[in-house]
Amino acid sequence: MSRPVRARGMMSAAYFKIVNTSDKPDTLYGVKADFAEMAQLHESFRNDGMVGMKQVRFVIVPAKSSFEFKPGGYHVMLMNVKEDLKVGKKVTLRLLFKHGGTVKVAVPVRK
Ligand SMILES: [Cu+2]
Repeated sequence: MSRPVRARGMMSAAYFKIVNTSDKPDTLYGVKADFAEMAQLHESFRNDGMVGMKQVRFVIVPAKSSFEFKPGGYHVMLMNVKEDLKVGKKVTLRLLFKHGGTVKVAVPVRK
């Protein structure tokens, strides 16, 4: 899912689950979104009661396993969104994998 955005230029976050059915691990090293100026892989953290987030360069999905992007954890940060993301709409992200190549995911916009 992706967070709704009421106006252009705002930020949003996207969450989804990656399933690796292969018997080899794969590395997600980037993400692209046509509807945002920049998309980054982010990790949320909690440190001494402080919450924040930081960019991560890659995420490893183990063989025959899955990796979930979820609120409070890993997410795709979408910067300077170019269009209104209304609840109920679907947006497409392209995930760049070292072995799997480019994989498209459609995520619904949800609150
Ligand atoms: Cu973030």
